[in-house]
Amino acid sequence: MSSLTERMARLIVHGERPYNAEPPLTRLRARYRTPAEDFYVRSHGDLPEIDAAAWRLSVDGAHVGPLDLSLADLRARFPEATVTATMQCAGNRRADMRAVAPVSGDPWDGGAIGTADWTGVRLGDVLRAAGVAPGANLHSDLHVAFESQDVVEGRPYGVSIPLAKAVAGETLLAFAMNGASLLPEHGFPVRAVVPGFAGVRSPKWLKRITVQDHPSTNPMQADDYKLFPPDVTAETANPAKGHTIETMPLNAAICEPARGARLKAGETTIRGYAIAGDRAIVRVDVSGDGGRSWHQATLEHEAGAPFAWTFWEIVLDLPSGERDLVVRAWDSAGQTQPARPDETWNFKGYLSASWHRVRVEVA
Ligand SMILES: Nc1nc2c(c(=O)[nH]1)N[C@H]1C(S)=C(S)[C@@H](COP(=O)(O)O)O[C@H]1N2
Ligand SMILES: [Mo]
Repeated sequence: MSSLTERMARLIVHGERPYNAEPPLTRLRARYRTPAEDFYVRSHGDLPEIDAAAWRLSVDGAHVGPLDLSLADLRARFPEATVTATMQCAGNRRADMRAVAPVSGDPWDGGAIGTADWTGVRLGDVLRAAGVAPGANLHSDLHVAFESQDVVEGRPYGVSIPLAKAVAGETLLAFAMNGASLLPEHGFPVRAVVPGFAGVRSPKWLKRITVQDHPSTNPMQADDYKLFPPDVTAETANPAKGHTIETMPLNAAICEPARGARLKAGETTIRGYAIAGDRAIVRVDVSGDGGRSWHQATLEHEAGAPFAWTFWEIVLDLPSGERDLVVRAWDSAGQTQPARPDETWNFKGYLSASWHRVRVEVA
């Protein structure tokens, strides 16, 4: 395995402590499954160092017979499952929102996203082994809270998801990514993977799972990753009134050519990704003239991977001059993206999902 320093050198680093970094978009678009060392890293505290042999996961709470599992127990007691899924930060594409008005948080470009084969065990299987009855409580108000080994502002990282999502077949306790053990920065030895939900709900470096009748009271759940309207500010925000970000919205980005690229006039290949949380992408429109005319891109999506992104590609004939390339996607509910970032601007810069624009110079 390469060193963390070597892997850092491959990425665009927004911060070293906590460590936050994303890949350049052209490299992100190179492979449908993002290699682990090219996968964005979003961390809120220092990376914990965990000895896999000593690692334990505890499961407790309402309706639960407590479990205390080693990594070997987890592998031996539950069937292995692999899910191809995209992970995306709620702050992906925040840089575009920052162009409207200042927002807090790192200025992510479109690279706070990646897709992998996640291998582990189903969280639902573990919860059932702890006595959570199959099919029961799905519509009740139970929540599955997670606690991790990293520390954020003096407290362990903690979030929760509704029980119905926790027992859904796609939700995993993963120990491998693309067939290899998780890298330390991606949650070694075990992380949750909650496909379709914002990355914040997929805790890394897991320590404890609790079934309870209320969402996690950890500030990461109770205060952070909440969506507010444009008129709310950091001073006026009441976290209890914000929307808890779970399912991710429809989004799309141009990965190639890069912003500011100098191109020769004529046929140009434009490539990117699109994703719609838990829905399918049905169409991707691309414009070479700032959104006045649109052309339909060819879609590439892997069968049997409903939580994975769609790649798209199109060849446009670009005349010389300064050109604004634009993309917008459509999902299986017939919805499309907002045209401008000011329509959904919020002071935290979350869910930046308006038409992605890339200006290039064609000579
Ligand atoms: N324990 C822990 N889990 C965490 C985080 C964290 O800081 N600590 N960050 C979350 C956020 S906001 C995102 S977007 C994803 C990023 O996962 P990655 O770094 O493997 O890409 O992890 C989530 N899980
Ligand atoms: Mo995130």
